[in-house]
Amino acid sequence: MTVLIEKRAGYRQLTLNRPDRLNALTAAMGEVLLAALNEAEGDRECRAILLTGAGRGFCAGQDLTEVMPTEDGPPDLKPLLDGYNAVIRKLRSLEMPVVCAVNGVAAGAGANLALACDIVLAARSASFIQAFAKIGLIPDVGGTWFLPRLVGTARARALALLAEPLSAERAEAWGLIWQAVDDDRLMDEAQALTARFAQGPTIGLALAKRALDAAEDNDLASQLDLERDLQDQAARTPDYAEGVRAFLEKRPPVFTGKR
Ligand code: LHQ
Repeated sequence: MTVLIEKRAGYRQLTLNRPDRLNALTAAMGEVLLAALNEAEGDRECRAILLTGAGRGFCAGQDLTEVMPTEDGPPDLKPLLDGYNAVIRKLRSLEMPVVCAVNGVAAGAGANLALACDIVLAARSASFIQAFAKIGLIPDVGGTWFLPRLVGTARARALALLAEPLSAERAEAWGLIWQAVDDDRLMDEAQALTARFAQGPTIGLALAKRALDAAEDNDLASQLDLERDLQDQAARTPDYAEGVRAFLEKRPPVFTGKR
């Protein structure tokens, strides 16, 4: 299995699983990952996702042995990228939080796969490399969209054009990721965070995710309208009623994530 799928209490852990290739992506693996996300989306018991990698790397990007130019000419990358792009769109549209535990190097498309997740934790020894320029390519799988929004244009340009590794700690300092975590604590922390989301007000969290994504392109007036409409939706969920009741009764809320 190129992607291990583990059902946990309220969430699914998806583990990229080609450790001898640092979990480099193949077209088939992209399809398996998309299917796993679709399946999680269809499971009412699943309220969060944790994405990580097996072995010492998170993901070394595209498996370069699959896209070798031949004597007949260059490979057709478009179908391959359409497949990966579907994964990125799904990660952003999933109506639940997606946590990414970057357990080791995240290079090329692997780095940008991580950046498409909602909360990125990384092992202190991990690094992020926009490796594309080293082989004459451009950042893909959302990289040119995520990078400037997360770290600003100057840093995005340097990351893309220099293709140098960025340490997890620097990635945190720059706001590229949420947190760098001691290596031996990474999976415990990531699982605890995902389990916390799995007990969260799922619809409210999904609406917050949608509002923040829309803000990337909206002007203030449109965003205020959107916030009003999504807040109205959030306030109609049982979790809102429970949240307010629990506050007034001075007890922790018990959210169901139901509509
Ligand atoms: C690999 C890979 C790999 C195959 C390590 N492929 N085997 C592009 C084209 C088409 C459409 C879709 O989009 C893309 C986007 C992209 O992702 S382009 C960028 C592709 N990725 C890279 O250029 C990164 C290539 N890898 C590296 O630079 C290094 O492996 C890093 C810096 C990630 C890790 O270095 P090390 O820790 O020194 O590990 P290593 O290089 O020894 O790798 C371990 C093994 O994994 C090794 O195989 P071996 O048989 O010698 O043990 C590598 O050949 C293999 N591997 N990345 N992308």
